[in-house]
Amino acid sequence: MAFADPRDANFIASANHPLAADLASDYSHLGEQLSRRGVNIDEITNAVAGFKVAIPSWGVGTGGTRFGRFPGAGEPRNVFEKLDDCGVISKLTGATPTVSLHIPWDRTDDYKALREYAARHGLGFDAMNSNTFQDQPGQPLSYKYGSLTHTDPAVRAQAVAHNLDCIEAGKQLGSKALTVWIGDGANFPGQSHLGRAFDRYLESTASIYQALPDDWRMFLEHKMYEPAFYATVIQDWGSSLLAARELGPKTFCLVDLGHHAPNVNIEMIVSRLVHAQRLGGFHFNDSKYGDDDLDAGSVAPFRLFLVFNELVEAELAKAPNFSPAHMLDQSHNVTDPIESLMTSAIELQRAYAQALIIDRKALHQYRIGNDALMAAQTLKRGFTTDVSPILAQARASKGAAIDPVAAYRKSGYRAQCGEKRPSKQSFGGGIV
Ligand code: RM4
Ligand code: MN
Ligand code: MN
Repeated sequence: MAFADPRDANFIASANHPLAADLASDYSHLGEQLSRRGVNIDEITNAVAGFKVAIPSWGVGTGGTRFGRFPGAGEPRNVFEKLDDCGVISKLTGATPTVSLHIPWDRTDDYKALREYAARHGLGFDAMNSNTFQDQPGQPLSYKYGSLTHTDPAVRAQAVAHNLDCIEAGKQLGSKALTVWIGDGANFPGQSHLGRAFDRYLESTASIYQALPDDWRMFLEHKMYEPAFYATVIQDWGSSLLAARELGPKTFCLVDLGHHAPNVNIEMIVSRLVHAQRLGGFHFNDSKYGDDDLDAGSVAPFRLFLVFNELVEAELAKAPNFSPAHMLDQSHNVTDPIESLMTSAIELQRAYAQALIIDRKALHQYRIGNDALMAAQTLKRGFTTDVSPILAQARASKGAAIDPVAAYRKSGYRAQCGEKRPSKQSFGGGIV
């Protein structure tokens, strides 16, 4: 099999060539349909082409659960190889120009070199993620009983210092945000004083906030459970918002779609956080039962659409302090992570396009007139429209692939990685 570099513009153009005529015809047909609804297809395509989502560095490795991990061929072995894979995703989709790092998983001695390496792939850096939910080799104090909320001030100080290190690394990389998610909590009723643990959280995060550069934002990520299975300190958006308000204007709430109880109305949370002017961003994924970290849009695409509906509402209303950071946060246990991440980025664009084509004037009138059925139909009409030609056209207009997965497979990139990156055997469990 002949190998090709999927990042190469000539390769992408040659993969696009046989698909271009069909796309032109599908796009013009959809354009006619939409114009009958008063929608200009090119405006939607331009908006989709401007949509961006960050790739988490940890997403390009095969994931796993605490029951095991089944490594794939040619997995990246260090942060530079992760950037190589992110470069492929970015070039083929045209939607993922930034990477989000997790420290210390992605620690390196030379962040300047890392930044230059990323720039060569056309990549920048999104939010920095601090990791105080596991111990690292050589770390003096353990996080077994918590980090930023630990009962021992020395452990809290260590966790704060780690977050300050992340900010320092991020400054060198050109990042502008720190995402703080902690696993702190309790496995038994009585194990922890629920109120005091929150107080300790506020005290620790205030020290981090003080070190935050003026043009940075701090994202507080809530999660209902896991690894603490009885109570988690920042378990919901209420705790997150309380903390964000107390800490100061640079603090925002981050919504990871997988971090809620099943059936929770996430779009409602989004709307409330927009109202509070504290919606910082998203970790996109999908779930069926809990923090399953399934591929975005794979289980509940309608829910994803409803979230984007709120985002489009906020965008059109020019909601103050509204500039959410988008990131994927998923675990790919049975697929090639590059294929899953490309597909997921496209699913976000799909939900965005579907939300953009909703007839909002009609929707408003049906709402005002209490015509529940027609309001629901008007909304759903966006969801049931196949916007695929818009997405493909947006990619083609940026020199990305009309069919990213097909182009990727054609390039033989994974097999090339399999040769270049001999696998490390690992039979242990892993969270990601
Ligand atoms: C957590 C949370 C964080 C992510 C870790 C790996 O559940 O989603 O955002 O950094 O997993
Ligand atoms: Mn997350
Ligand atoms: Mn998670």
